[in-house]
Amino acid sequence: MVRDAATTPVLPGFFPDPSVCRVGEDYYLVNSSFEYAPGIPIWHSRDLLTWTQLGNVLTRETQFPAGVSAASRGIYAPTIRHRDGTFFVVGTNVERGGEQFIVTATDPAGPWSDPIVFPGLGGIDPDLAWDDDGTCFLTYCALDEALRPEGGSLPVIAQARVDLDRGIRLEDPRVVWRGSGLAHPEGPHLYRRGPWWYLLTAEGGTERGHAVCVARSRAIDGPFEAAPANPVFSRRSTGFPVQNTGHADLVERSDGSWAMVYLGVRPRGFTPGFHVVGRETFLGRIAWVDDWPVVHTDDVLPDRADTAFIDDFSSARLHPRWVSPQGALPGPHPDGGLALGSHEVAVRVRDLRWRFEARVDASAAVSLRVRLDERHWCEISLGSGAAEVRARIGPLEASVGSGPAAGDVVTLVVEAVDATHDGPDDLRFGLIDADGERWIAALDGRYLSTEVAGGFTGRVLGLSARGSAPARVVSARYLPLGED
Ligand code: 6LW
Repeated sequence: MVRDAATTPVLPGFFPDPSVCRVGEDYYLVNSSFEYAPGIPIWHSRDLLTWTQLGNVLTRETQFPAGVSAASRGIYAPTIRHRDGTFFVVGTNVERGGEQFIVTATDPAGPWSDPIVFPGLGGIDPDLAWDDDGTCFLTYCALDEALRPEGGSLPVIAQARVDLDRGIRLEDPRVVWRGSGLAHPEGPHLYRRGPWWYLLTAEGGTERGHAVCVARSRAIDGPFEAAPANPVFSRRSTGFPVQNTGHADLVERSDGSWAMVYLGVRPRGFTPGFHVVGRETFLGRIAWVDDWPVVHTDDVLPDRADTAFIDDFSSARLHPRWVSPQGALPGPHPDGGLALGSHEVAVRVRDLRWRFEARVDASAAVSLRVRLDERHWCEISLGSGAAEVRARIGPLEASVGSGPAAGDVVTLVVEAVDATHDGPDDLRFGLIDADGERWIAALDGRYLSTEVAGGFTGRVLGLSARGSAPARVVSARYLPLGED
């Protein structure tokens, strides 16, 4: 089956707000990670199509303190750039009042430095660009009322010269762009191409109206003029299967052609359409017409992303796919596997149809949760010779089913399968024990969708101990079901 980049993500699953840079023939990409720690997944590719996760940028307490106040808080929209042998990631920790921070590394796999924080630049979505003299400009989406003296509800794109060595800003922020008129101008990135500086922005909000807009100037600090064709890319008001497309970043290949990474979602089910695996990373191609970028999405993907995995947790280092919404990852169990505590260790769902199995020690109470956020989840718990499926949807929590479970080691199973109602899918929960495999309960998948829960994240699969005693997961297995 031929897969085109317009309908198939290059990074399926909750990997939004992609930012990319190139060093020689190597590409590096980062995503937003919100409340999940370690924060900011970082990827490597040689062709922009197939990506391998190198690790996460924010792996230490000193970089991203554990414990975020609410879902979809934490780390927003990082930008990655490379200059003179150093990688820079600039991002926002909204948990700390929207502070812009920079971390650096010589090896993108880490370790990354502790953050330098730039006070007085309140907002989100920072970008770094250097002019011909080597002066660094931090351009961002300013949420500061003082920069909008005439009022108005929309943020503005602001900029300040910064000294990265001294960790200070060299001037008060200046407004450089107010967007093309759509809601929420944000996600700015600046690029030099020939005589022009291009300012790429996300507009319209990250939901169905999302779009990519462009402006250009002869100078890095403006004044900018809007592209006549704005928005230069959007799927709004179309029947296209990938929606919410926007928040993009451009990169020049070594052959001089340009590519674009952007986020999109795959809504399914009856109106308004439900997306459940979050905002995913897609790839586009840029043609330059009259010195303006034109987006094409007809690249052919060689293969679907390889999302299957089996993890027996035997290696000394936990695979970087594992994260925790509470910020604390478990360590190895003396009998093998992971020693689970009350904090979840979680992995992102990467496909529209999938199966996940967790082999657990039945001697301690343990649960496997499909989590959209703290208030929207469904889980199967095992304890005292029985399994129970419970769901929470907003303020309501209920038991959905239960049954006996026999044996010392039990495999908890959850699958996302075709919807029986009007939702995007059904989630069914069951187990494999000494008596074989059976299903216990199912839930309409729309209740664990972003359209119901709100926010910026997608489903993850979390494991945790259910009681005060530590629990043990022996192995975990994820596999896509069918073709997305
Ligand atoms: C991000 C903003 C956006 O900071 O969503 O899609 C916000 N665009 O630019 C959270 O990811």
